[in-house]
Amino acid sequence: MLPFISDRRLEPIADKVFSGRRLTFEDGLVLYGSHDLITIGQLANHVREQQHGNKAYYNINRHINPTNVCVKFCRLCAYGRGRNEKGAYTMALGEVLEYASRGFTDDITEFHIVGGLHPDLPFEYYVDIIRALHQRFPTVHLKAFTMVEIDWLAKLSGKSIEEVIEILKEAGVGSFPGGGAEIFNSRVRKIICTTKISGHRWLQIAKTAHRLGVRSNATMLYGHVETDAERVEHLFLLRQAQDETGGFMTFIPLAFHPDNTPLDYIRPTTGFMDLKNVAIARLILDNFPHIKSYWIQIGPKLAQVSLSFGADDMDGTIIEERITHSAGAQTALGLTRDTLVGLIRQTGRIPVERDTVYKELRVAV
Ligand code: V47
Repeated sequence: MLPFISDRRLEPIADKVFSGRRLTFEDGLVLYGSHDLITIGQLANHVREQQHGNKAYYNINRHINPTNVCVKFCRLCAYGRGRNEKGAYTMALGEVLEYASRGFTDDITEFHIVGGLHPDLPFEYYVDIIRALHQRFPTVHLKAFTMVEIDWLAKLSGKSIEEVIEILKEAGVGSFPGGGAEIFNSRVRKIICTTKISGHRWLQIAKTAHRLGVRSNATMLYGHVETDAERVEHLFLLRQAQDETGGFMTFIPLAFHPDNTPLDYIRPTTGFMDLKNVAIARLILDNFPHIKSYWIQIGPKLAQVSLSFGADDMDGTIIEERITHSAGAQTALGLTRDTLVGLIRQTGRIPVERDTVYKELRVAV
């Protein structure tokens, strides 16, 4: 038991956490409504340490964004461009390979590949990118295309979701990243991403991928127009999907960055809100093996603290991030392995380098 809980409403939740019982929707609302961040953090840390002891994971990865041209114009996004808009770019296959090769070392174990929904590129463009990267860099895991892109590829090609996933898998995709989930609730989607696939469709595609043997991640974009109940609903839908398939590896809370978006009147998230979202995710998502704190969005300093508030993973070196930096992120574009290891070590955790599917590669002692 915890010696001191300042918000008494958290006591029954603490009992459940210590006895391994599932939290209810109502518990989620109580957690979001509470200002007792220390108690929430301690509970999340308890779960985190039960699962992972003192380990904190990271990987050596590179982000590749082949195009920022997108037909969707989501209001949450500062990255997408119309095809003739200033700043629009699309990499040819050779450019993708050249970009991937820049500064490449054998240490890189993952390419994280996502981009816009381009109106003119054919399905083959995406498959060719995967096939060529897989051929050129056979040791690198390709974590490529969100559920939103998979849906787009199915529409483009006239193929089913299953067929698209099988073709991508055969070409070399290893897993799917967790982006595009935003907040599943349709009220919120109507405001922040009107034309994007529904939350239901996102979950359906993720579950299809899992059933076909491709694991994925999941995200939640918080800090815009969503309510506490809509966040809890999002987490519960993910927990339910995970009960069905077990295919999610990690959950990443994403802090909304408003700059250069049509939602720029919204204030950026606070450190308090960032830590609370990490901790509550750890408590509700009892069937997710990992919770990642995305240092690009919450900054390396808060990411360090989050390792004691429920997170067990700090994402990776990234090398060059574009999406959140278009929306005003002030963090570095990437970090070296030494810096990541140093950040983790300072928190008293053991830095563990992993591959995309959490095979341990190197334990720093
Ligand atoms: O899909 C877009 C979000 C996501 C903004 O799977 C924004 O391992 C904040 O999904 N402010 C991309 N966020 C990032 C992502 C991700 C990151 C790290 C690891 C993994 C993983 C996935 O970023 C997008 C969207 O949900 N996003 N615009 C913005 N203005």
